[in-house]
Amino acid sequence: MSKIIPTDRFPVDEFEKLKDNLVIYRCALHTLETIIANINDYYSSYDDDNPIEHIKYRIKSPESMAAKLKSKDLPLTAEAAVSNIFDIAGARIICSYAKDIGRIADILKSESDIHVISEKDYVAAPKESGYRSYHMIAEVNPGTVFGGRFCKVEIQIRTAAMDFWASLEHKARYKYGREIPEDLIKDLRICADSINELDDRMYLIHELVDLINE
Ligand code: 0O2
Repeated sequence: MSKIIPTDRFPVDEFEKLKDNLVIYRCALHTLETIIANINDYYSSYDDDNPIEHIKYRIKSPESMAAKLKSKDLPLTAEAAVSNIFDIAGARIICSYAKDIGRIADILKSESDIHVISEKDYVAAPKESGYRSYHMIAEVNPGTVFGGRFCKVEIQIRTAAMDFWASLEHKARYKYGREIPEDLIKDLRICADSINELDDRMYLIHELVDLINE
């Protein structure tokens, strides 16, 4: 099957407006990067068990924004994008074990500069596809230059194994669009369950090793 080329595009004037609107999201991500870097530094200095493995930051591509607006039957305008897409700015925190996910979420919620608006726990309730991850939408301060306006960011927290699965499934979805073959969907679901089992077993080994060390 040939690769699906995204066909959804913003009209040129709306694309220019959107580019202007992205500044605040980039600045919000700088704020978030600093907060998370400080958390990472603190826990790697004072805690033997820093739950954070690594972090990725991204601004959603205009093609992906256009596709999301289209899937929600919304117009391809900058205004519709900023009002309806809450993951324009995103951070993904990768940890080793599933139990770290809740711990990281609690640490972020206790930060006075992060205001959590909503949460989705796809670890407790995985998606039909097999997708597991914890998501939070939060508001952060992009800087006083923006006149006290806060900006929404999405923070995803997942294990390295969940991340591996999600990247592969995302790639498959991009390649096949809505037409992912049923066999592949089933295979991916089986892999998601195996990965979950693997995460649990690795955690038990980690606990055992800790006990032996004590
Ligand atoms: P991309 O390319 O990562 O940006 P909502 O607006 O709340 O109705 P939304 O925003 O789709 O719906 O919320 P949700 O379900 O929390 O998904 C947000 C993001 O989570 C997605 O963004 C993906 O990054 C990831 N995600 C959610 N479900 C799946 C899944 O089944 N498989 C994979 N691989 N990732 C998933 P985008 O815009 O889809 O993509």
